[in-house]
Amino acid sequence: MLTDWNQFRSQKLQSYSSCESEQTKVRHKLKQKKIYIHLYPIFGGEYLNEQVDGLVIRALSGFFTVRTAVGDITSTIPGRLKKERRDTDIVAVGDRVTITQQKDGSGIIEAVAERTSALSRARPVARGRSLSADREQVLVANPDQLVFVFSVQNPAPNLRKLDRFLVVAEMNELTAVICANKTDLTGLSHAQTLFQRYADIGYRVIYTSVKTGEGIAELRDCLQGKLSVLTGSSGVGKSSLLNAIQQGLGLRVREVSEATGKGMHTTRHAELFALDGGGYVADTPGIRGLALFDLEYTEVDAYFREIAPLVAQCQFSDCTHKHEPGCAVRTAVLHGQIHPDRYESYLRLREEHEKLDEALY
Ligand SMILES: Nc1nc2c(ncn2[C@@H]2O[C@H](COP(=O)(O)OP(=O)(O)O)[C@@H](O)[C@H]2O)c(=O)[nH]1
Ligand SMILES: [Mg+2]
Ligand SMILES: [Zn+2]
Repeated sequence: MLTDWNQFRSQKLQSYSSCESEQTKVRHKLKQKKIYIHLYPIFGGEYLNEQVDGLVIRALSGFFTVRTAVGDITSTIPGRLKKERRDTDIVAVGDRVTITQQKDGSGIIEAVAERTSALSRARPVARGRSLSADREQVLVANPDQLVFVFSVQNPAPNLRKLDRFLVVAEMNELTAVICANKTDLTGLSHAQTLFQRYADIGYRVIYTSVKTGEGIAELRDCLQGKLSVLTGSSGVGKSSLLNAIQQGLGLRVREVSEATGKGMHTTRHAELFALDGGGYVADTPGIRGLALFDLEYTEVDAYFREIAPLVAQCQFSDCTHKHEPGCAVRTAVLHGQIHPDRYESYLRLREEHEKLDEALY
């Protein structure tokens, strides 16, 4: 089923380019067309003419902290570039950039390397009476994976939320890892009754307990050398896990989204925290608020990886998988090949977005 999925996804994504949905067209256009700025012309004598490469580890109100071999350099984007129309954020945390150092120690970002991946969303813009999206907002550039942390108990895991997170990962074509923490509270076998279903459809599930140390080495291994976006509700144990992996790390990662409450629209602040053995953990607001604005209800099935490969076998090409005869998805649910809760998540997400659509037009 899994190899089918990859093949299916690339076909389905190709087919999007010819579909009706404006938002999806925009999203895929943005994904294909990688426009990045190269070499801003250098003026006058303000510069040391010293170019350095680095990684953007912090973004706050137009100031970017760039980690380079010669230290962290606070940098800005040339004003002229900022005013230019563009369809994606020019710079985001995770971007690899080239800067020119100035005499005052600050830097000017001159070039941004092409992104290999991005955690992004189409930014909604009001257009007439409806919403549209014409610009990509990048939360993290070049992430290797998204790590979704849940606790098996206290608080009880909200698997609907996990299913939404997984849709976000699939939409962004990013690897998702699930961390099921606090296994000491229920024992491993109970934890597996909740999360094995995700392993069955090919997601990596890491069972951890900060109390017993179970899985900590595996989680550390999983993060090593990669840029990971770690997210999960308050109280699931994110800070504790990070501290277990590396002393003090959990304290440094401040969980911006929690700290600012519902303020994901008020601050555009994101930060990367370095791991001792290489790699970074990203702290970014917004993944929770990703709200799936740019999810078309007719495409929800494409982002459930165990549902997607079956869609082509449905009798009707526009099958909603709710009630149609000859529906391969419902058959698979009946035969226990698709977990009923996942199917329920699919139905809810689809319904929700159908309503959203009606409300907009
Ligand atoms: N029993 C148990 N408690 C844990 C575990 N991990 C974290 N906790 C507790 O859960 C609470 C919330 O942890 P915290 O790391 O602050 O969660 P965060 O809000 O996701 O950063 C704290 O009281 C931790 O001591 C675990 O593996 N087992
Ligand atoms: Mg915390
Ligand atoms: Zn169907």
